[in-house]
Amino acid sequence: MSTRDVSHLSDINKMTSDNDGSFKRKASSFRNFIEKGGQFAPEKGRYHLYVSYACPWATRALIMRKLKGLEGFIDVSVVSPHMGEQGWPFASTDAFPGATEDPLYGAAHIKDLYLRVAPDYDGRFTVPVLWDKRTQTIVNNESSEIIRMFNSAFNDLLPADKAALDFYPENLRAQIDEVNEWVYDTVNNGVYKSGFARTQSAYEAAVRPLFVSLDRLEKMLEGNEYLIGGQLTEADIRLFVTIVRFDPVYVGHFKCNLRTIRDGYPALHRWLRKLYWTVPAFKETCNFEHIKTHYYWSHPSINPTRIIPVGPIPDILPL
Ligand SMILES: N[C@@H](CCC(=O)N[C@@H](CS)C(=O)NCC(=O)O)C(=O)O
Repeated sequence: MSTRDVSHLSDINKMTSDNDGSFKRKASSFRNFIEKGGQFAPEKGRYHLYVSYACPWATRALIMRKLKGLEGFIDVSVVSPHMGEQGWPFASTDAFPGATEDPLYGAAHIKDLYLRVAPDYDGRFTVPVLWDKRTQTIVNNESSEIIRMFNSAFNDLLPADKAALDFYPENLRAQIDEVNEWVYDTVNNGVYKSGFARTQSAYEAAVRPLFVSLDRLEKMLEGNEYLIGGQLTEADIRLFVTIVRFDPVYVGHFKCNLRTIRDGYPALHRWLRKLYWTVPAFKETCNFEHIKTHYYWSHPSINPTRIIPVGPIPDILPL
């Protein structure tokens, strides 16, 4: 086990911003793929997924895992939402309800897994982590790629009904890619750029485009059940994880408060509630206790008292 001091990487409150006060997200480091005939072949029980219920990126992977019926193929460990100086802790370190221990190595924190694989690692110790038990390494820590693998890599091993589900269908790929690009920049990452900004101008440069994009999404969903092609796609999954956190967290904690989803965006609000209340993969992977606790507790530079607001009540309105 490494004894290197990595607190500058594990403690989000030591994260530096750019000279202009803006937040720039680093690219993920582990980018291998599960594929037939490859180094990481699709196999039942071979891979393990480490997540936080609080994290929108990790929750994308949980949603796709459930939609594709991969629960019996890929086990999951859940960290405590208290992301502190050492980063994400397992239940053995912080027994928050719903958190679990690391069944593979009994790790105390997510960072221990990264340092086990790469003692000189100098990126952030993020979730999700897709782990290969066979070669004891990280396959991939980039959610957008993990969901692509879950969408298709295990199809030969799945029952026909699950194998047939395709959330990135060939005929819609160009449209999905196009929407993903601006939604990532201005919405998924836009809320973080707004919340982690260190200057008024960096904040406004993030929060205004965020709401321009929400307005655009609202138009796309007027009269439509889904964002693209009249069917549930990856684009909906990627957007959902941000929108479901919006009113409970981003409006207050990240100062994304030009409007709320529930009062300002009827079509987005309906789309959100429909997915949440009618598709079990969305509701069952959503834990508002972890979500609210994580953000309000883990960023004392933004919320020094660590007080977790009681509202909004309810976290999500009925359909
Ligand atoms: N691009 C990555 C981002 C993952 C990410 O930033 N996860 C956050 C939690 S929401 C994290 O683990 N942060 C820990 C840190 O930065 O120290 C992905 O989509 O998988």
